[in-house]
Amino acid sequence: MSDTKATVLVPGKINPRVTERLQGNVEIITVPAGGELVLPEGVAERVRGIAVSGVVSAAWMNALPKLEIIANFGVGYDGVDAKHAASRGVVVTNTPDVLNDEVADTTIALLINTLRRLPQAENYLREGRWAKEGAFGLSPFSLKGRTIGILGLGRIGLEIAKRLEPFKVNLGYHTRTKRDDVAYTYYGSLKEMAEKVDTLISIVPGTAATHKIIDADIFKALGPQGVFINVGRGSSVDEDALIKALEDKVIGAAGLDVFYNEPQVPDAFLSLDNISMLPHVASASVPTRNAMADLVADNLLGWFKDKTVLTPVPETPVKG
Ligand code: A2R
Repeated sequence: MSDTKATVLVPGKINPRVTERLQGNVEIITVPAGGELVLPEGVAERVRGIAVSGVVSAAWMNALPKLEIIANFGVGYDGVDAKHAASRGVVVTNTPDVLNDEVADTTIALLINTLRRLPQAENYLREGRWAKEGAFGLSPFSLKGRTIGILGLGRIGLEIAKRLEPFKVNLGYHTRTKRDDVAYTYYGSLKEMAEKVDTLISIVPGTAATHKIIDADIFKALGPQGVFINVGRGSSVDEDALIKALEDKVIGAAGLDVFYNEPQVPDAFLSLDNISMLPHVASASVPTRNAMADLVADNLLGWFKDKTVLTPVPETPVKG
């Protein structure tokens, strides 16, 4: 590392371990997230890196002439305009793999909560209704014997599939490219998969190609015994169609960790009983978030030391 410390911008909130790790090694400048980038005189010309959990627009990149690297906290980097970064020669990194197990574990929990209504059952107990009103109602659905289709069989999707194997369910998946290394049933289209399965788990990234691909048509194909679980991105779902499908019992139930306009959650979801919801916590344990924070810091520090990064995104490959 040269004597002059690199300047790193931190928009909004980020896991404190990121800044703890960077402290002393770089100059950290914090700014509010979103909107127009406003910096004190002379700072924009110094910024070489950004550590972000959220959005970095093309306009921000254009306002930072010396920007070299954007280290995104999270495997999904849909908040960062990676194509624009590539066009400016700016490297983007994310935090893959270190969260696979946590997200996959949470997915299984959300799936069972949704099918067996365990959060509602606990609330029933806590409200003192068990003693007063008798046993909690039977769950209409069970995991037993289900046929599950996973939309996205990448790093996390594969861990979800592996965890589902001992539950004795039937497993299939849809991706654009068939995998040669798994024996699960491959479906050539999402629609075909939705027709064949009774449980759909989405773990695809938020991209233009996945925007609202889970729509009224897909819910109709899933059917009244159908259960939809989303642990990928809210942008993949037409939420109005999902609300209607749940209200009209076009599908049986849904379990969501992610939403279209987080942290805003449509009121209609809150008043539905056949839905289980989490506030985007799939990777949110201290050990996993620490590992993600370390990866953000290591990518930045590696870059400033000798132009190496551990986990560049595909749009901005870095030659080793
Ligand atoms: O389509 P493929 O062969 O590129 O497979 C990828 C699949 N995928 C899609 N499948 C169907 N239609 C699409 N338009 C589409 N776009 C992508 O999603 C691959 O199987 C999977 C993504 O896997 P990875 O890149 O390994 O991502 P990872 O680490 O599993 O994370 C997935 C997402 C993140 O981007 C965050 O949004 C969330 O989970 O945490």
